[in-house]
Amino acid sequence: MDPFAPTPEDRFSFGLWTVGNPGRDPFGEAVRPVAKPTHLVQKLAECGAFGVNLHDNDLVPMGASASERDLLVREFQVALKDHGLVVPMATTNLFSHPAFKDGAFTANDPRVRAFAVKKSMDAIDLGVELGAKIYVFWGGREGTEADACRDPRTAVARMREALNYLCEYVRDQRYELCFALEAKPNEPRGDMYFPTTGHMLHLISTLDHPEMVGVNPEVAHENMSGLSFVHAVAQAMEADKLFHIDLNAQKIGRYDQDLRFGSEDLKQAFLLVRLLEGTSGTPRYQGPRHFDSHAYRTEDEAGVWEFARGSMRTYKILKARAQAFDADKEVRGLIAERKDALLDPLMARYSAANARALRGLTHDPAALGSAGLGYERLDQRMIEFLMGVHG
Ligand code: GCO
Ligand code: MN
Ligand code: MN
Repeated sequence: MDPFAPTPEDRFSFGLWTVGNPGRDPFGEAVRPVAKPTHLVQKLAECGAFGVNLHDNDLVPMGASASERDLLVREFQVALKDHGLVVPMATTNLFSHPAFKDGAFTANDPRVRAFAVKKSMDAIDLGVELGAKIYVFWGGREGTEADACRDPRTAVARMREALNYLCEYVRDQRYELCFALEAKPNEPRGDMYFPTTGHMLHLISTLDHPEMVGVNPEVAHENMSGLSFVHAVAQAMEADKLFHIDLNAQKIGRYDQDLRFGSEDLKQAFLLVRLLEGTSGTPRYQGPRHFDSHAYRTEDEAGVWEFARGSMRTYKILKARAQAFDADKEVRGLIAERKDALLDPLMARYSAANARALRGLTHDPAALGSAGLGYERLDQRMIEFLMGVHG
């Protein structure tokens, strides 16, 4: 049996917009035909994915009548059932239509904001009907080029207002649904509001129902900001806010590439999988492993399924490598936490007595400064595990 073959327990998911991406870019037309959602469901199941995610308009085109909508939803539900796939996450397209050219929830025109909230309520209903438990908000047009058009504080307040509104909607409907906010620093706007996962985490703490809302960090987006994706994800996990994740790959300093997971920066991909899987003994991420990426524009349909299988395979290989790394005796020795019976209790919590005792100790900064920490050895060993030399 292939140890890297995906299983439902791996919880791998793809978006209709990812494996259905026809390869259009700002400089060129589509290179692949637009596939039917039911066909994508069948092919994803064949590849071993467990879930498929969607924007409202990936399934139901804007302007469809109620009966057209119901027919499309029914067909899709039949395909899900026939092929054993679930819909873990759903989202709203609040960026493609020209109406959203100035943003959706943060747009200056109240009619646009009202339309965006109504579209989101409809899309939430659709997601819930399909079984989604997670609802992603990616504000693709929430940003500016002509920054004088509004005070950025107004944008923050409008975003908060819209999220509070939609949280109340979900509560009112008694839906079992949580929200996950996705940050991106730029593209398609010159500058987007809430450019990083850290910005989103703070916004969440100001909402009326922060317990319903978490984050959906994306590899490419944090890399575009030049930041450590692993640190962003770890901070979200530490705050119990990692509700969803967008896996892909990205070269730093480029446009949003949405490349196949693991195809760039393998070291970061390794550390990410290690973190998500908790191979060093930390709590494991329980949500879906979603690939928000697409095949190269050079590919035909066969290349798309190569891309999908490759994404999952790389994840599982990295997981096996991380398990071997963390089981290694030498590695465990190098990263073992130092315990100190005197200092640990003194430092655990401030009290006047603890502070006095701390001040009374003799410190030796010169010795602390001169001792090597062995991190060269540790990192090299990690790279060798990553390259398959050990374990
Ligand atoms: C991007 C974004 C999108 C969103 C998706 C879900 O790459 O520009 O990540 O793919 O994740 O629209 O809202
Ligand atoms: Mn994304
Ligand atoms: Mn992206």
